[in-house]
Amino acid sequence: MAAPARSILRASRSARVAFAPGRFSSSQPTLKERLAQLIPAEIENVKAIRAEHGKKAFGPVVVDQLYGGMRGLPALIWEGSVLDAEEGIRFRGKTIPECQELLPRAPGGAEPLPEALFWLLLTGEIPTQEQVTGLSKDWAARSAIPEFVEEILDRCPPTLHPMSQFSLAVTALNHNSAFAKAYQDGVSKKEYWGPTFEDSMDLIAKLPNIAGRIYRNVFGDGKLPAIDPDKDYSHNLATLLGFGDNAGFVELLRLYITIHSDHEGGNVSAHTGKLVGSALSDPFLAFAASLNGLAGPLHGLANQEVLLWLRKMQSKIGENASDEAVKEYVWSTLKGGQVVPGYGHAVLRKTDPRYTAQREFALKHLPDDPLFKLVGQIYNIVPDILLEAGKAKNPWPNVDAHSGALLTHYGLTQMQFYTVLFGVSRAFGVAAQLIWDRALGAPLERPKSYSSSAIQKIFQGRT
Ligand code: CMX
Repeated sequence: MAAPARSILRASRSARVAFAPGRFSSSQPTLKERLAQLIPAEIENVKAIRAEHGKKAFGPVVVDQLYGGMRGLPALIWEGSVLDAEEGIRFRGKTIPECQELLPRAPGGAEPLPEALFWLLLTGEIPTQEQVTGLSKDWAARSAIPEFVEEILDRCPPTLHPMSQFSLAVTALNHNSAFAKAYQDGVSKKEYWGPTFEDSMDLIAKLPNIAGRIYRNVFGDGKLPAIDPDKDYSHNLATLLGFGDNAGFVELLRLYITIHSDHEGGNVSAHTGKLVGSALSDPFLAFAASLNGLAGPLHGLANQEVLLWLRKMQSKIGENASDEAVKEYVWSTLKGGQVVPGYGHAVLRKTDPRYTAQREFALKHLPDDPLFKLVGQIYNIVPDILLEAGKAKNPWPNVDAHSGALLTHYGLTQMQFYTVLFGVSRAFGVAAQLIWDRALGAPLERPKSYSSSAIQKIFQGRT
């Protein structure tokens, strides 16, 4: 699609939301006020843990971990979420079904609101409905993106991958970074978390306008509706993508953002954000780096790859293929030296509960969808083949094996866009981590690298 006409762009600019962020809940603490209450105790807690355990060894490091992508190396602290190999993710100790049960929902909705998940990630507490509504309104108020960022996106060729456009736009948001300005103005280390919080809130708030603009520029007519200050974040994102009237899609987005938000600290996107943030790069720069990691096919791009792979399979063996034909196709993928996208995981050793949550959503809302049925058929076939092939440590599906089928069902068929939605969601976890890192004074990351000859020298003469 060609770049949209200037007149259309101007029309969308004039539809900007014209109100300012601030306090939207009357009697209860806002997220920032609650954090300000929690931070001093957490600083003392960390001091106490370091005083008591700081000099103790924490498991052996073996040479294979230096060569092997640091699998299992204990190296990071992050309270927001913890990943258990067997059980999967817990957000502040809560499983996905527990979050679905406990976190506030939209009126008439059944899925948790991502606003509530962000509150939980940051504070470990379940917010009230009023606090969640306050966050929705605050994000709506902060949602407009600068005109020059709109222009950057409008000038991108539609052939530039949506993830590259996303990363460009997020990097450019650093133009208005409160943290970068405060740092230049000589802010004290103790105050770092305040402007980091403001940038993080702005970052999350502006992502729907960026994602919507990319989607409309690349796949539509470039026209973008306005954010509605009375709607929740997912509803507004759905509207910007053109699916605001579809209640099923809006519910899906609420679940989607919640389960994709965070996956402990060591995955590529979360760790990259933390690493870059540790140089005191502001949240926009840090999260843009996260996005570049998420855009890799072994990480977030796998949701695009799954759909591509399914479509290729269908064009080769037909739409209602037998189990035998599917098995043959899976083997041909492996024999071609490729991975089966959506299967395997660096930490998990069981079916990803994020996959299960999406499967349950599909069983409830789209049980007869043909692509959902194919995803289910593959689930019954791939693990045995991966086990037989004998390489993958985890033969079970991950989050990316399912998400594309759900989006396709509701009409979001442009698979190149899928990782952008993963990126919008991942901002919640990365932002929460950056805020706490600045609050706790996390230092510059600087692990040690070794040369192979140094390794040989260290172990010379030892068996
Ligand atoms: N298909 C084929 N081979 C696979 C495989 C899969 N789905 N998963 C792992 N393997 C292979 C690895 O490529 C590796 O092969 P080599 O020894 O030839 O290098 C071997 O099995 C051992 O790998 P592993 O220890 O089980 O897995 P890793 O921790 O190295 O990698 C992951 C994890 C996710 C990159 C890998 O399972 C994979 O490539 N999966 C497909 C891509 C995918 O779905 N990624 C999304 C992950 C979730 C996310 O981040 O969004």
